Amino acid sequence: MSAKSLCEVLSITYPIIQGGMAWISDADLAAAVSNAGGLGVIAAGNAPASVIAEQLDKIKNLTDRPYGLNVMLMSPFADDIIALAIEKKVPVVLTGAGSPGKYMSDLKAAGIKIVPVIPSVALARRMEGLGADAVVAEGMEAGGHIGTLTTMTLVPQVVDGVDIPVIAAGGIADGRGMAAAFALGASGIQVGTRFLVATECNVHPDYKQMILDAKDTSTGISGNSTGHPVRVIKNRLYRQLVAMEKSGESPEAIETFAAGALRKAAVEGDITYGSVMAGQSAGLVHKAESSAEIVQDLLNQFRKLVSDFPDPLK
Ligand code: TUI
Repeated sequence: MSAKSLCEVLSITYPIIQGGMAWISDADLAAAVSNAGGLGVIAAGNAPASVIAEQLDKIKNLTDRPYGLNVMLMSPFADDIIALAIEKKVPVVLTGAGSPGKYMSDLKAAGIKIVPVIPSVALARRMEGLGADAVVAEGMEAGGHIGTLTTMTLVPQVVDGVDIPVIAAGGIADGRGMAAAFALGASGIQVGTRFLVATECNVHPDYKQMILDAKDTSTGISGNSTGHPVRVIKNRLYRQLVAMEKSGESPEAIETFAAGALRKAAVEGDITYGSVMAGQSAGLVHKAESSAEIVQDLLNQFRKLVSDFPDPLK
């Protein structure tokens, strides 16, 4: 456990981080979450630095509060995006889909807070050793690119393994999940899927509707055979990918088939042949609200729950 609170470390009001979602979380969503007292996050995904530079310029006009930039490390532009984060003095850099080891000293020297998203204790400890300010421990309930452990088992093991604040992610969409995360020893939560339907989220309306229509079993994992498992809402693309994997198609053929599919769903609204990445908590997301309403609802439900907590042993 860490002595300094996550809110102190990141200079935010509430320990609620908006998950970085490639092709989706832009300056509008991130500013709305930061203005609500959480940490809004712009996702760089596979975009080139020029596109992200525009978003970073935009957010400075939308909020005075700290915000984050999520750097997807499998991106061919990751080096440029890190250089941009340093140039633009982004307050917090979060990383996903790889180890940010080679960037850590430059980011630290620039005074940027570094919060790697990690799927294992070993990686959390490595990140702590390299100077990470906090880690996001992301379980396989999350949407998009995932590891193998569940949030329930990953979070307490990471909490036991490091002395920096741990942010729980994967499967958290309401105050109950928030309370569970704190019970597991987390210092904060990261929420992605619920913010997909936020009024300030610019993802295609058909993508939002698919989240609102989702039930508990609506998501599945494709890409296990390529080494890049991804959780999505099951649709025709998902079934085609799973069939390709079953028939022993090469990882290259599968990755080529899936390339560009997230953009297709998120930007063009092709929810049949696009990749509708979402977490298992999609089944908990029932209504479109503003980011401020989502943050307040998480806090209200959390506070009520912990103050009236029944003794299950009575
Ligand atoms: O990064 C994510 N989730 C993502 S990234 C993304 S964009 C994308 N688009 C197309 C195909 C694939 C991805 C969509 N969702 N979450 C954080 C996360 N990081 N989950 C798992 C990891 C991770 C995995 C391996 C972090 C580090 C790691 O390190 C391996 C190593 O290098 O030791």
